[in-house]
Amino acid sequence: MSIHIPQIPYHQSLPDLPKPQTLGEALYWVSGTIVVILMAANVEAKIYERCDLAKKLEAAGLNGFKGYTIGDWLCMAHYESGFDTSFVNHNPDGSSEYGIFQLNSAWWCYNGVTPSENLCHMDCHELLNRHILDDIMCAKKVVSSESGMSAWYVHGDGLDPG
Ligand SMILES: [Ca+2]
Repeated sequence: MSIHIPQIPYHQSLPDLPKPQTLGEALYWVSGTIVVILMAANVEAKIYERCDLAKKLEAAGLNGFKGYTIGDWLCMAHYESGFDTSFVNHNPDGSSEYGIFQLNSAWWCYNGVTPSENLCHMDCHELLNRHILDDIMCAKKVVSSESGMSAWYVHGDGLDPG
């Protein structure tokens, strides 16, 4: 007498994961994945403490660079981003500004959307993480232009008194 072993139908033996069946479901799945990636990228952002940032700027050789002190750089970065590397500002002209120094996508980096000179040869999204050496290198190019640090204030009302 043989023993009957119940066979599990093949389709039931697979893990019960939702699989995209239609284009709409596939797009939904992809968009969810992109959101997760963006959230992961955001985890790498950082709001710098004043002294922590000052040390980084000093180490990168900004003290005295083109005549500006670390205090000048701190003042500018605080005015632009509040020391938050994840900060993005969208301008009325369609360009956007990225990171702790709010570098503009029309000139300094490429964001995949705005036509850009991309003078720093970088992806704008690299300006949103906690690693600011590349941001500093790009900011050195900005401040080396004719207008110096005032390049950051031409669209604004001047320095934030706070
Ligand atoms: Ca960076």
